[in-house]
Amino acid sequence: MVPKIHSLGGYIHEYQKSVTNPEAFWAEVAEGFYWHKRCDTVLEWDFKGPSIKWFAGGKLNITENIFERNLYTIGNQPALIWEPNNPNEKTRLLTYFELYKEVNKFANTLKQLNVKKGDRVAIYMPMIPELTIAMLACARIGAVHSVVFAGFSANSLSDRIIDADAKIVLTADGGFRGDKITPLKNIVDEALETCPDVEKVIVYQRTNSKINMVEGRDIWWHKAIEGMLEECPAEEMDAEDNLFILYTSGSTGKPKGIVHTTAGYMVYTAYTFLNVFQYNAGDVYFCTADIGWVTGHSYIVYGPLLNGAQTLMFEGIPTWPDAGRFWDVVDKHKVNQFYTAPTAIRSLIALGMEHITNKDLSSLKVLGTVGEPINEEAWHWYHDHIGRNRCPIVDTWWQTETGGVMISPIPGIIPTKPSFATLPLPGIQPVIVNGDNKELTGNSVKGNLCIKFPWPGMARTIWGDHERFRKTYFSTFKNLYFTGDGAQRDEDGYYRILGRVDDVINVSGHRLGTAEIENAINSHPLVNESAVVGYPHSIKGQGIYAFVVCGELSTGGEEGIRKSIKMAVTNMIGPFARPDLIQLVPGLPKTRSGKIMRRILRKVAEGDASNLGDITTLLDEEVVDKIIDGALVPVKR
Ligand code: 7RM
Repeated sequence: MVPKIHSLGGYIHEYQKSVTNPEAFWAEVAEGFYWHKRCDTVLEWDFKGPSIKWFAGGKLNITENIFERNLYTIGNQPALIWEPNNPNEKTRLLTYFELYKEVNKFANTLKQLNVKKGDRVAIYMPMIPELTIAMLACARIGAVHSVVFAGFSANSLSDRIIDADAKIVLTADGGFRGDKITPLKNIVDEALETCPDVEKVIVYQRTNSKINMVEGRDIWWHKAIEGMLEECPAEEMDAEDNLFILYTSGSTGKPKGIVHTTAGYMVYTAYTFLNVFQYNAGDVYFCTADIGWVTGHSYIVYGPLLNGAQTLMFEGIPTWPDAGRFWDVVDKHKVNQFYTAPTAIRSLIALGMEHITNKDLSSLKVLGTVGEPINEEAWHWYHDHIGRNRCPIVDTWWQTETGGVMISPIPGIIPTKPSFATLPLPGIQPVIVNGDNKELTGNSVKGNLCIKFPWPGMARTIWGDHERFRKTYFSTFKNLYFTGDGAQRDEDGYYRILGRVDDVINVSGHRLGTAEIENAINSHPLVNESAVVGYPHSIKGQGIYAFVVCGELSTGGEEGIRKSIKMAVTNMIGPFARPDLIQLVPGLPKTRSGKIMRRILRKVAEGDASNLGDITTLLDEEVVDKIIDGALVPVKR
């Protein structure tokens, strides 16, 4: 199995080993898995190309490491515990053996539809067991899954289907979310108007919504799996064969298809899951993320299942039927490890203690957070009122690109400090670099967070655009992977993540590019140009502040145009990308060469324009005064 850290001494020992001899360290971790053939080399790397190969020459299938490797011992134990949106509906429970059979049945279904190794399968599904089944079925036959979060619009879905060149889409008639239904199939229909290469759509019946089935293209899931065998031989994969693509936002308008490969991702998610959550056999683990984001991929599906864990999948939202829903789920299923985002914690703080005081919560052992910096107040509330002062909090820093957790306390072993992700996991070598490409050594430093040595879970490329991969992550700082985050290392050597230093913002734990939102706003016929920045938001972490230059106003006036801009963003990206504040401005602050000076807008949005820095290159200073005069937040001059 996977080696587990049991003490502070053990952590120090493992960390040292992982730095002095990374290959020996990871070879030992990889020993615990089931390989058709062991690797020829543990690591081949070059950050210039870049080219990263872990366990090259190794042959395996990740689903055999979930199922066959464990079926003898835990076949009859729960693998997936599914809690529906509506608490009155029945929980579903799939043992490892049952999940295995479902995966095989669906793998055979995909095969029958002519899906082959290497083909991309787009998955646009709600949080139901069939989503996990679909992903694992792809992995079983070597198809590359590309899950698209079910909150994305038809337009975003279509972009992702086209970019990945998927010929098949898996979806459901609809998805329950609180008291609403997301019309997933209708959205797929709209998306496919611009995806002529999609041949088949498989539709799971979840909401019984009235939908339109396109003859020859659309197939009901339950019909498609009829008569399929419960056994499907696993495709033998190379260690570096692609496992999945997952799109994430960057600083340009076009989302990046982050590519993860088989063996490295498997070893890394399994190792980090076991250690970061200190999972013990029989524990129930609950991660509240959506599988449409990387947290769900690595820490609802792959990491837990590779460890034979019981992973709880929740279909609903934290605030329905009331704000006690998470805690009811924790009590109902006696959850031991609970993993969520700071934004969820802050929204629940705001909804009051009455949803917490009457809950038991005594099953909890470890609490986790991910996705954005956690402020001290939220950290203490989580620690005191959910953990009841008994549970360590793991503040886990990582990214879609890193595949798994990079910096995090090991609970019960590494002493925590509010708002600090603390120390790197074994195998991770973070460095802090200043603007002049100089590594800042020693403690008490602040700068750009980079990683100087490869780890198995790291992304290998951007789908179809390796040059963009190189430029984005490996060209800013020489011979280093650049995370895009700023960080501080304190006097104890602990890391605190300070947030993005690029044009990426983090809204309710959702990662968004400001350029993406600007493109959506600019698609509005009355908008001439726009600039979007993040601003501090008490619940979302960052809110979206849009400065918009319009031609003339339509009949609806300012309010009307604000509404229709929000609509445009919902249609182009999804409701989660809607601006919180839209200020109509006469112009944007630009340099003489025509570049928008976002720095100034960021300061206005942050409410402090007392020190705008160097504005000598500014074309028109008056426009800044006008923007401050009309600002939608109080601004200090
Ligand atoms: C897992 C995930 C990545 C970005 C990352 C950071 C921010 C994530 C933390 C955090 C402070 C944390 N993947 N981030 N975790 N910031 N503390 N513990 O979120 O690709 O969607 O986002 O999220 O800025 O670069 S992601």
